Amino acid sequence: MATDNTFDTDRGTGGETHQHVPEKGTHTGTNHLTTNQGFHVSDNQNSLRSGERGPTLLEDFVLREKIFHFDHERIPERIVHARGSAAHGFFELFESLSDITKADLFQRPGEKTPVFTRFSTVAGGAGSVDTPRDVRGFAVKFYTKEGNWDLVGNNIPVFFIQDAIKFPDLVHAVKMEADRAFPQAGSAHDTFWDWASLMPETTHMLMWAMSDRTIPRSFRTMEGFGVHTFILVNAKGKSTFVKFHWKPKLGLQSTVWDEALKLQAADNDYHRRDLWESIRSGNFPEWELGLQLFDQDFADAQPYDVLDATKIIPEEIIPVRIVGRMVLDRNPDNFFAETEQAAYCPANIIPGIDFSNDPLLQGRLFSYLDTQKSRLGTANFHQLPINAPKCPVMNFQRDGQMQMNVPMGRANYEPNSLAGHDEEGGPRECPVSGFSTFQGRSQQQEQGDKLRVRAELFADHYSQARLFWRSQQPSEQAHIASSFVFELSKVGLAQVPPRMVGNLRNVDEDLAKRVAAGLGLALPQKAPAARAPFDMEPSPALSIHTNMKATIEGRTIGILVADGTDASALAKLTKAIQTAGARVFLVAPKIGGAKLADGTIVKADGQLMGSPSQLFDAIAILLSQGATRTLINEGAAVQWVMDAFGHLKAIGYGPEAKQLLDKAGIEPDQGVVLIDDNFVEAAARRYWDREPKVRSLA
Ligand code: HDE
Repeated sequence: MATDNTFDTDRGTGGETHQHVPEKGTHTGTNHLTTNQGFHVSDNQNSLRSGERGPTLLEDFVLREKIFHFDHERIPERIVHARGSAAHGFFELFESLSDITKADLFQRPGEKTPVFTRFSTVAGGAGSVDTPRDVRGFAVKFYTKEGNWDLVGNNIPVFFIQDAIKFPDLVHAVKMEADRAFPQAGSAHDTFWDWASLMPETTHMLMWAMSDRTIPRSFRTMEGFGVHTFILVNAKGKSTFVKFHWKPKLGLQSTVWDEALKLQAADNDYHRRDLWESIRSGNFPEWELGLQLFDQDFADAQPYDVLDATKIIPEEIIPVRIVGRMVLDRNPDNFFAETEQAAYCPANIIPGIDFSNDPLLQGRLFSYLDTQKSRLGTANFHQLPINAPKCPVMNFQRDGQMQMNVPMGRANYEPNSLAGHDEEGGPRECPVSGFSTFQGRSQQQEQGDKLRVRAELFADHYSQARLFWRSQQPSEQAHIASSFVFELSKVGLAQVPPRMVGNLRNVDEDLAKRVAAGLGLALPQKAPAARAPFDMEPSPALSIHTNMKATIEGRTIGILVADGTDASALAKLTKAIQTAGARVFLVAPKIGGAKLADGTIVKADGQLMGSPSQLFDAIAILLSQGATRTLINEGAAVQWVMDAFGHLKAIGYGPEAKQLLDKAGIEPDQGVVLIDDNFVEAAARRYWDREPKVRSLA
C-alpha cells in the first residue's frame, strides 16, 4: 500500500520552519509538526481514508482541523486604508518638552519609545496596487510607558471634509462603484467626481490629491501629518495647540504620472517592497517629528478656523519645531499577525495630549474602535501582541470572545473592600497620574444650543486651495492641471466636469481655463462661493520640486549590462553609486547575468523584460558595441531608455551605447551624460524642464 509521502520527510517538506524531523515514533524533538491541540502529526501529506482508494473518513481530526483553520484565515479588510505595509522602530526625543506637555515620552532627551508604523493607500482593497493616485495613510503607534498613543495621520495635511458625518459619503463615492464593483483603487470615475464637485469643501484637498503628493516615490520619501489641531498640556495644566508633522530624512520625492501608471504593471508591490528591502539592507527609513505650536490668541487672529481640517497653518507663519526622530529598523515577523491585525485609533492618547473640538476628529474618536470590533471580531483585540501596550494593563473589564488573559482574583468590580482581607482587591483609580480631559479647549464655554451648524470661517472653501496652487512651481502646476484633466476625462456624467471647473474658477482662473481647455470644454460659469476667497502669502514649503534633496542617498540606480560590458567601468560606476549611498540594480538580457569583457561573469538582479526602468531613480547603460547592435532591435531595451527619458530621469551611458539612445529618440540634455562626466551628480535630480519635450501638459 502506498503510504509514502510525496516529499522526503527527512529533508522536510519545503516548509523552512520545520526542517528537523525526528525519528518516527519519538516524542522528544522540539520541531514536531503538531495539531493545535499539541498532538504530533505523523503524516501531513495523506488524509485518513477507508482503503487505498476509498472515501475520506470524517474521523480525520487532523484534516478537519487544518481545513477548518484555513477556511477562517481571512478577516474583513479595513473599509478604508485596506492596503498597507508596516514596520517596527523607535521614536527618539531630541529635547525635553516638559514646558509644553507632561506626556512621558516627551520628557527626557535621548529616550527611545518603541513604535509600529503603518503606511497605506486609502481607496483600494488589500490586494490592490501600491501606486494609484491616492492619499497615503501614515499611522504611528507609540508604545509609551503610560500606554499607547496612536498618531493616525496621512501624507497630506488637510482632508476632504470638515465634519465626520460626511465620511461614509466620501468613501462610498471614491471606492469602486456600488453596482459594478469597479474601478479599483482610484478616484478617476463618475461617482467620486460627481460627489466631490457637489462638495466645495473638498476643493483644497483635491488640489493636493491632484498634485504629485499622491504619487510618492516611496513611503520613505513622504511627509506625514496629524492633520487635526491637537492640544498639549503641561504639568501645570497650561495648554498649547499643536499640529504634528513628520519630515522624511531623504526629502520629498514623487514619481511622474505616466511612471506611476506603468509601475502598476512593473511592480504591484513597489512601495511595500521598497520599505521591506530598505529595512532588510540596513538603510533604515527615518523621519523627524516636528510640531507647530500656537495659542488661542494666534488661533483667534487667523482668517481661517484652526478646528477646520481643510485648513493648514503655513510653516512660514508657524515654523515646524523639530523635536525628535522616528527610525524604522525592523520588518514585521508575520504580516497578518502584526500589520493586518494592527488597530490604530486616534482616541488612544496619553496624559499630556488631548483632542481639539475639530468636528472631523471628534467623529474619528468613535469610528476606529467601532470598526475594529467588527474587523477583529472581539472586544479583546487590544490583547493581540501588536496592539497590547507595553505597560501594565489592569482593570475590571472581563470575559468576551477570545479572552487571552487569565485575570486573577475574586474582585471584578470597583470599589471593593477585599484588599487587606487576605483577598486581592485589584487596581484603583489614580486621580493624580490618570488621564483627565483638558478643561477649556476653547475660550467659549463648551455649551450652547443643540445645533447642526458649522462655525462661520469653515465656509471659506477656496482661499487655501488658492494658496496651495500659488505655492507650486510651474512644473507642479502643470501636473495639477493635467491630473484634473486626466481624472475628469474618465467621467462619463456630462454635468460633472463643468461643475468641477466652475468650482476651480474660485481657486484660480488660469487653472480653470487650462483644465477646461484640456477637456475640450467651454469655460463654465464660476460657481458661487459661500465665502469670498482671499489671497494668502505663498508657502514654498508646500512645493515638492522646491524641496527635493539633490542626493542619490536611498535611491536605486539601474545599470544595463550585457555580454562584453567593460568590467572596470562597471566596477568604477558601482563603487561611485554605492559610495553616494544608493543601491545598484544590475539589469541584463538574461537573469544568469553577463560575461564581461574580461571574462568574469556578473549575475543580474533582474532580467530586462521584467525590470523596466520605472523601477529605478536613474539609469546607466554600459554595453559593448556588439551588445548595443543586438539591443537596438530589442523592444524592451529601447523602451527602457525611452521611459527613463520620459520620466525625466538621468541617463548615463558609455559611448558604445549611444546607438541605443538614438534608437530611443533621446534628445540629449543636461540629464543625459556620459558616465565619466559625473553621472552620480546628474542622477540626484529629475529634469522637469525636459517635460514639455516628452508630453503635452495642461
Ligand atoms: Fe480614518 N479610518 N477616518 N482618517 N484612517 C480608518 O479605521 C475615519 C481620517 C486614517 O493603518 C478606519 O481601523 C473617519 C483622517 C489612517 O490601520 C476607520 C474619518 C485621517 C487609517 C476610519 C476618517 C485618517 C484610517 C478603517 C472622518 C488622517 C489606517 C480601518 C471623520 C488624519 C490606519 C480602521 C491603519 C483608517 C474612519 C478620516 C487616517 C473606518 C470616520 C482625517 C491612516 O475607522
